[in-house]
Amino acid sequence: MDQKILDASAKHPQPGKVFQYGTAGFRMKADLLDSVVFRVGLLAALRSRKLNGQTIGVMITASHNPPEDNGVKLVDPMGEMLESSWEAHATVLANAETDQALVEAYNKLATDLKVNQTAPARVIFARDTRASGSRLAGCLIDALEATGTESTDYKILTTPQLHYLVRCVNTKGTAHAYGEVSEKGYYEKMSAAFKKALKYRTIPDDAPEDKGVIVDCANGVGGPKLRELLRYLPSPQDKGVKIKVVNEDVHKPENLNSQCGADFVKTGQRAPPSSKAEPLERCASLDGDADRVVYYFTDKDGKFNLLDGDRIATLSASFIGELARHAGLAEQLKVGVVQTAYANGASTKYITSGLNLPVVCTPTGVKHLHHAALRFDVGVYFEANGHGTVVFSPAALKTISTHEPQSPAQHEAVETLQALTDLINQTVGDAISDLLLVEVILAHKKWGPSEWLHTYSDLPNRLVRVEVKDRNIFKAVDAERKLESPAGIQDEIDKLVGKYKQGRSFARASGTEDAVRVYAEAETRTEADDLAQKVASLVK
Ligand code: NG1
Ligand code: ZN
Repeated sequence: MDQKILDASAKHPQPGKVFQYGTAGFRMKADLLDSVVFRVGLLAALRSRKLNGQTIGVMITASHNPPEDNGVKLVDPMGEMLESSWEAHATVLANAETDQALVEAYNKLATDLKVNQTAPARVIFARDTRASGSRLAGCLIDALEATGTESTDYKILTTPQLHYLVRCVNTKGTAHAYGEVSEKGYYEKMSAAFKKALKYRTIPDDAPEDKGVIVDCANGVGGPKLRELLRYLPSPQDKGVKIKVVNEDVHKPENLNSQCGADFVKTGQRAPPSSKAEPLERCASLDGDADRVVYYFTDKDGKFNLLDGDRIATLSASFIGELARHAGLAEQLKVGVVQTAYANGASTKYITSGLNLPVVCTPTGVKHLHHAALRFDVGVYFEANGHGTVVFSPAALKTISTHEPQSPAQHEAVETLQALTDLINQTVGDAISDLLLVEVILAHKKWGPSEWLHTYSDLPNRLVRVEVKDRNIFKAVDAERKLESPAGIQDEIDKLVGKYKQGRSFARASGTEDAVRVYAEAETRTEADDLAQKVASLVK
């Protein structure tokens, strides 16, 4: 195998750069990534062999980044993100300076990790719509061939679709089979669950016609995939929901994430300039690989209102909590919410005081949220930027699937809960699945976006990106809400925060960019801006 790896590696030389497997895998300008993707292929083979031939996923995407970027990340057998301890191994392989050094690093890892090199290795992979994707898939294939790995190329998929497929392959034929191992299987599972989840919603005779939801797909992979799903979903006449797809042009790669998409909307707090939505019309934006979604609308006075990840979390937690009560399962299905420090303080207060549910705060990065959510019977987790999902524990799934309802009302609630466990992608945040979840809940509650918005009022907030000489000196603790170093800086931040009504602020080094992020919120917009600027000056 050594010679095969050497020969294949010679086609993809290391460009003399230092790479790091971060929160979102490797991500940068696509023309620097050939050797990185090749080496990730080697690691995928090792990981699969280490896990006795369980299938590992490789996704080639740079999500909401500009079109000229790309990235690559690994998916573990249950559809979860790569186990953290292996991130460092990915970094080691990516940074080996020569082909020979790479083979040595590869063999050292195999020995240190006690990988049986004769075990089978299996990998499935996919990519988003970026122009560089097919070339990078070629680099990956070279690694899979050199290591004798069985593989399937699923071509273009959303990130969550690949996570779904990885879980399906590895659970096929078991009691926990997750679904059919195909893209079609994903649409069929999703549409059947959507139909079932909407079965008991009622539409009053005098209700005005619902205009449905306009979905901005960031000109990325979500466009064609959502369109495909629409072929499986019930029509609006048949108790379905009207879904209008916009920004779905994947043929001009330069349009990807440009002036549209979830990141544009969340960061700029405004609708895509191309939006033709009318006041009070529901709008949603996906990101470039369709794992994030945010909602928004303009009100009658033309004011823009964002319904971000915090809102999706509160909406889902309240609905699932109600269903559990109606099903007579309130005791067995304890719902909890996981957030990061970026969640608006008003949402946290609403969850604890309004919904009476527990909240846990974790560091940024969905793998942290996901793991914390697994500790609840039903764990709802979302980052404010719209990335998240709901996970049901094995015991909760069993309770929901075996509960004997004691009344017709209990029966309806249990059936709806069962549908949600299939509708919600259990592996990872999935924009398409989350979109359908929100649509189901709004339909049941008979809410428009403005009723949803009025559950609580967000505190005005500001996020500032600060360029610093060395972001590594900023060490955060307490789920990134406090700085332990540089010494003394936290006291200064606390002093500033104390001067503002409902003030809260923190600074932390970004895990994906060379910068420090400062977040601040306070009772008024002016105070939030002011606090953010002052904390930013402290950090500079
Ligand atoms: P960093 O750069 O570490 O703040 C950003 C987002 C995260 C997460 C990751 C991964 C903010 C404030 N941070 O992390 O939520 O999505 O990227 O993509 O939005
Ligand atoms: Zn994404």
